[in-house]
Amino acid sequence: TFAKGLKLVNRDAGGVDLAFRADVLAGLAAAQKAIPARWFYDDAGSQLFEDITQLPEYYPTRAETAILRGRSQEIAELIGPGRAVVEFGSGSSVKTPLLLSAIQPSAYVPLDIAGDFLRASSAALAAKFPGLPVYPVEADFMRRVELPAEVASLPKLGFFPGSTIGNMIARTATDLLRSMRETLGEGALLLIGMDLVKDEDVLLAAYDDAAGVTAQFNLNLLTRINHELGGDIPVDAFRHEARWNDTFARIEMHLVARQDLAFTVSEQPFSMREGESIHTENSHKFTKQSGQMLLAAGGWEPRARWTDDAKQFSLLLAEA
Ligand code: AVI
Repeated sequence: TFAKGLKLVNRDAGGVDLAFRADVLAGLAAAQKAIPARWFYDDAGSQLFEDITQLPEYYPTRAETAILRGRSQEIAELIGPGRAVVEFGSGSSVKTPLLLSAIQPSAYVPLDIAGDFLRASSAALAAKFPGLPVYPVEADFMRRVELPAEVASLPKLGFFPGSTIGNMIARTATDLLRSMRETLGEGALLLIGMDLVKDEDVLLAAYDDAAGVTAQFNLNLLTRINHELGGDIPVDAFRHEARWNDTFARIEMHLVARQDLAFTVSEQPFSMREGESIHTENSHKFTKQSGQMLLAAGGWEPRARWTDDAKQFSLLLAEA
């Protein structure tokens, strides 16, 4: 079964995503220009991210997949059958089927803000699991989401792989974990990926790959702003940069101006100096303790934790 999906994104009469415009205009007006990383994921950005997951330098996807593959039996025993799996994000073509075939769920509900990508990946998933009801919901999962009535009575398993939680600062991550709890309800479990602190060179290479795919992914944000918010940003006048921030244990991505420049977005004027940057992403890296503390702060009790053999990545199961 494949329901057509609910649409919960707020747009103006011209089809502009109001939250996107508000974030971009406020972010470009700040002293350190910054745009939240979640806006990377239009259809082109979602595809570029899929390409990143295949890169030799980008270990997180392979490491997390290895955990799901190698520990599927233990994971399934702790979760049990019959839950509605609510995935925060469209779902990966590899990890989601691994989880779904391990645990015998009763329904699958992917939540994503990128509607076309969501519908395409949901259709592919539904074809792979013919007996499984799939209910995609186009929504911003940073807020509490009303789940389809069809899954109201089922116990839920939240699935948030990929260490996307690491893309948020602690306060936002805590808020998200709390709203996930509200979305999923009483008795819910959460299976969540968290990338681990490791050698700086390995991290920098993962976020600045030799083929330049991560650079394209970062720069695509400017292209998206130009298309969707009526901008005239000279994309070629920016370069991609990945930095390790040791204070916050995170990789940062920036778009650095190659020269002094001026541009407009939604008729608002902005200017930048050569070397000035737009901070576009944080990717926090966790230790065993910092990951478990974050879960606890978000209202989730850690129940189990797995890592890959090289201890590059962790997968945690927590209970509401
Ligand atoms: C989705 N997220 C967990 C990725 C990460 O590793 O922080 C996004 C990404 N950014 C650059 N490469 C991948």
